[in-house]
Amino acid sequence: MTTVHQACYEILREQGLTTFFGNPGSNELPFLKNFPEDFRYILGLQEAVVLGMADGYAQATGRPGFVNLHSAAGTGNAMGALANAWNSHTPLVVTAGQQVRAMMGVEALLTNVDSVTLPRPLVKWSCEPSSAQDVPLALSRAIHMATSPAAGPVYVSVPYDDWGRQAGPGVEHLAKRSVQSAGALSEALISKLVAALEGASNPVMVVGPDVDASEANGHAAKLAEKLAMPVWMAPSAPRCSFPTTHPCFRGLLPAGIASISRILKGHDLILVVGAPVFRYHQYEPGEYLPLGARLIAITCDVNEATRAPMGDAIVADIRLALGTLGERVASMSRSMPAARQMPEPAPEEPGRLTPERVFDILDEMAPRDAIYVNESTSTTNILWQRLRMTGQGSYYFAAAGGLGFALPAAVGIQLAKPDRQVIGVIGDGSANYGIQALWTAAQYNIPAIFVIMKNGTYGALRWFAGVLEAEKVPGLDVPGLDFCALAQGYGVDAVHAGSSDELVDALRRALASRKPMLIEVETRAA
Ligand code: TZD
Ligand code: CA
Repeated sequence: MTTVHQACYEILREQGLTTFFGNPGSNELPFLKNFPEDFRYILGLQEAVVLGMADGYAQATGRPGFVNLHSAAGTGNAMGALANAWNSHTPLVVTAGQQVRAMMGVEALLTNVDSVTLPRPLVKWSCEPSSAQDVPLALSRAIHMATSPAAGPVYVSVPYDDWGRQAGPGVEHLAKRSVQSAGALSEALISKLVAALEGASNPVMVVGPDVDASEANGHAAKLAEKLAMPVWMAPSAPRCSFPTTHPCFRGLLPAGIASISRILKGHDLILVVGAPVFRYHQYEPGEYLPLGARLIAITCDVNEATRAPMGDAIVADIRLALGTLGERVASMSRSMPAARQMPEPAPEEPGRLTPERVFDILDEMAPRDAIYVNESTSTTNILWQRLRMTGQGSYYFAAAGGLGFALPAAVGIQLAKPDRQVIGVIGDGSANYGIQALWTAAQYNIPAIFVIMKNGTYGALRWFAGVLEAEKVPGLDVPGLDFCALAQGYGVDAVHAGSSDELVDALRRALASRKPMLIEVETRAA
């Protein structure tokens, strides 16, 4: 007889979901029992961290991540991280253990009451199979649902007595299924787009996270080169989708309506690819588009396409669309935009470093293909001005702005990419929302480097308080934190840097150690 347990592990094995990120409880033990040797279990000490690690891992591999949480409480702890995964189109299969079916009605301890509703609206699909025999089908559907465009998290709650039951007839078909989406542009659309791009006298491209997620950065660069058009990173960027050293690259767009229109003024065609239009943040009322500009967005997400307040949108496969357009447009004889100037090196200050200086040192010392995971909120613009990021998958940031992403995601990304150095640049505020991921890095020897920018305050909120003219706000400072002690407590080597020389020494040590390491850098508020 094939049990539900056997059938489900076979599905996970065949579909390549053999790395679990989890934190177990009694409801999950029957699922985890006799854990197969070809699977690995990455334990996170709190569910926000479990989901954040899986998010980073799934984004970096481009494959669905598998998460196992404990009932309602574990799911609740992971919800903030789920907001980021939802917004970054991360394919995640999130499972949770449910009470035994016989005791769900009386709401015995650890019953996940109304489990299907709990993770909404941050999942594409949510399910608690109505019988044990439906569990393998639900799991199979969850995997294909998570990976189909637009990718995203899904949720399956499984009563723990289901695992030992007999699977239904025909269950063996599920493991080898594939579901594919063919999202290529039609000939008619290609002709229209090519005509619009070639006919524009001053086009500009805005690239977003799904360009990087679909491994299309090279295609974007080719299209920009042929049309000799400037390229901006879409606001609130969760990934880097264009080489920042490329002559066409202009930088990161600000996240206000009026500012974007001001910057894009003069362009008659704005092509947005792989981004919402737009992920605004600070409220700056103004015109959505500069006068005379037409906007065309190509996105993989029908929600993004339909909620944009202006322009035309096309829902398509980003990589195919960019590749085709890059092939089909004629090369324009316009002169290329002038190359971006690298900023002046930052000056020194006694006792602490300017954020500029930290990024200059990182850029100088880190391997060229390093992966940066950023959650130093007040220094994000400085990072984009000073770090050279050129390859696919070089940058990650919380897509919903939910703090607690970077530290766990850095661990998950480093696990996915052992041949590239992952460097988390994390604020002294943000680091506290996912600090337990240090333990996982230590225990599984995942050699990410964590650079903690210690300015003693919620710097971004101080800036925002200025924007909103909110004076005398309490709770904006975070003094008295010792990240070296915290790191050592979780088993990670740590060192403090209060000068450029100390940071250079610390980084040299960290880069050579092949072990996780935390560097606490005393910084000046940006
Ligand atoms: N809680 C969560 C889960 N997400 C958030 N985004 C916030 C609170 C609010 N918040 C921000 O949006 S930025 C920020 C907070 C608290 C300050 C982060 O401080 P930091 O970085 O020390 O990490 P900076 O560079 O000092 O801003
Ligand atoms: Ca700070």
